[in-house]
Amino acid sequence: EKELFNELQLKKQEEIINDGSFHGYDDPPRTRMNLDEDDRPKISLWGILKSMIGKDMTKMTLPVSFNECTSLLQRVAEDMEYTDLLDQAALKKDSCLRMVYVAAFAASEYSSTINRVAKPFNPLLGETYEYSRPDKGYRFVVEQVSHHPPIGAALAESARWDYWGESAVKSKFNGRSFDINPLGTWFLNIRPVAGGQELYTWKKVTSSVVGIITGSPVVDNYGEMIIRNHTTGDVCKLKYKQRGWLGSSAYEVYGTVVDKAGKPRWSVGGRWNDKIFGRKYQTDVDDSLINLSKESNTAAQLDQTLNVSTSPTLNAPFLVWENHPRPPAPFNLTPFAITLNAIPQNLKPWLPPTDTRLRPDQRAMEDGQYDFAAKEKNRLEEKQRARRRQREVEGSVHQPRWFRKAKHAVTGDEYWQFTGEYWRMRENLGRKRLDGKK
Ligand code: CLR
Repeated sequence: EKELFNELQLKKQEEIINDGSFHGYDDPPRTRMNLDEDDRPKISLWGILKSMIGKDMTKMTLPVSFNECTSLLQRVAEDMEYTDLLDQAALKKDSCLRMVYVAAFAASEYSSTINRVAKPFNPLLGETYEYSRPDKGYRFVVEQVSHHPPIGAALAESARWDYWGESAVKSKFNGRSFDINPLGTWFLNIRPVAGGQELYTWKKVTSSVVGIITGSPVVDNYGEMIIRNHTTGDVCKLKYKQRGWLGSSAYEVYGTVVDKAGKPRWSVGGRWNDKIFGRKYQTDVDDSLINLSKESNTAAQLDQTLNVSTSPTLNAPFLVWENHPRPPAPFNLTPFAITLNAIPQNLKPWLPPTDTRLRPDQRAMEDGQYDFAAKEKNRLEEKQRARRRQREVEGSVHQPRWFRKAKHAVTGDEYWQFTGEYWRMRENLGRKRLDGKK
């Protein structure tokens, strides 16, 4: 069933392949970094943040040891870890069941925030990051289109779906917690195997670093997410519970998929750090689904609880998503995040000079050379400031290279429209470089 593609999907797949999007991605994704563990000096977050109450992240100068070796562009790429859910969604015949998988995908994006209390590098204006996965059939590109405020515009494409949006956030340290409010709308276009296309949108919930004063900072994600299927009228309201005292209700997420007629059809729930389940709708708040998802549940215990049935035609809950294992890693990166900054020999000729992988400061950070990382970071940011002053003198404004602002015809939302050029330009550049070498 998995290999079945309909005409629309095949057309998209051909476009992706013909653009050369997978060129350079011959090697399997990297599984480890040069460092086995990072030895960043442990400094108190409160000690440094207490003088920064009321500030947003862009106005904070923090020592580089508060950074992790990723950039915000790569953090957007981390949304790609569980795109299998979107492939699965496309295989379902019932649009409300597709929504269950889309909701799990939206929640899965938070799993990578566990143990990641560190600041990603702020991308330079015009910086890009691309990531293709021939084994999964998708390509992804993101560009820093604005510096003040920082905005990254992203687009991921595969045979069965496209996913795009912007990473703009408003952040503030209010004295107790450090809150990050995402602003942009995220769009998902699914091409179901059953035919046609459908458009989904949602906004991301609040991310927040809590426990700063007590010295045990953790990332919490909470709020209500409303996922709409604009094509069918189905809606899923997904509630991410705020972490309570001593971690009660931490990671909990639950929601209901309601069809166009207002009839609740599916429950979805669990923990965004662990597992998410679906079930035919029975009750309003499906606590039982949340309770199913406990880290103590082994796969065998789960099978028993689930009555071994994973068939959505019965009323038994079925496992929709499970977090990948998190072996110890430098900067607590996920195995997926570890793949992002790799720069294999085969890929080099295909990368534009703006790609994050070529940033010397981030490279130094990932290799544990923190002083050099700090020095290089400073140098690059100074150069960026000089470029901005130059633009001011000339009276020119920076124009994004691969995206332009547009208004969405269906939802009316503003978004960054891909100009369609990136992959073809990359192909030309790579061909030229390789021909030059011959
Ligand atoms: C969460 C998942 C979303 C995209 C997203 C956007 C901004 C990210 C956030 C994620 C995770 C937490 C984050 C935040 C920006 C800053 C913040 C990385 C990836 C960190 C934890 C703030 C550290 C603060 C310091 C003072 C150390 O889909």
